[in-house]
Amino acid sequence: MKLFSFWRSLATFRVRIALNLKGLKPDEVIDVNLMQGKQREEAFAKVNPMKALPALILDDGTVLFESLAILEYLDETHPHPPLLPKEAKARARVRGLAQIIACDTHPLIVPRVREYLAHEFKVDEPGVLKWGHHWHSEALKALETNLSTSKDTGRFCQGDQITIADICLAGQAAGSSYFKVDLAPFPTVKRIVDTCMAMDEFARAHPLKQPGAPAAA
Ligand SMILES: N[C@@H](CCC(=O)N[C@@H](CS)C(=O)NCC(=O)O)C(=O)O
Repeated sequence: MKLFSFWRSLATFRVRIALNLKGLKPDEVIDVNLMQGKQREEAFAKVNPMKALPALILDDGTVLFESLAILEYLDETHPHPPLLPKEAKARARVRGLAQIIACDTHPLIVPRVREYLAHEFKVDEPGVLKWGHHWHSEALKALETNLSTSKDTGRFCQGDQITIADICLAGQAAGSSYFKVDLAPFPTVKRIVDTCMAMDEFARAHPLKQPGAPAAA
């Protein structure tokens, strides 16, 4: 397996956590520097025409893209420990929580969107930061409300089993510091994230633990 990665990529953080939880290690990790725009160069655009990380190349050459699709592939091919609950309603809730982050929020704050705001609409740096802060906070409000009021919330988002929702939540929290969002008003989110980040599989996948990362972001 080859993982196309960049230290700061939150979507790749999700895949790194899942690989760690499944006890898998890519044979090669290929750095695609998002800050230098390497994702738009031909070499990577051929791998993932969406020009976005992560991408995972399997041993038979199959290219997997989109972090949630990769998480479910890893779960289907390496079922232990499971990353989705068995019961249909619980699976729907877990996928819903994950999608609030991965589908409704994260796509609004990725480099290509921030750069488009800056270059096409001349939004200045504080304006772009405000944009990111806004969408990031909106998601956290929705997540906190759901997690703090649902009887299904336990040690983790869904009971006491780690799921793709926790993986996405860890990424959301890691992105919070970038957009200067304080997690204190979201105590249930913070509790679950702290529980996750105390685990080695999450901790060593963290963006700041990757090669090339600064001491603090
Ligand atoms: N929905 C995609 C998101 C992919 C994505 O946008 N990844 C970011 C890094 S976290 C990226 O590579 N962005 C490149 C860009 O925006 O130019 C997934 O979950 O994999």
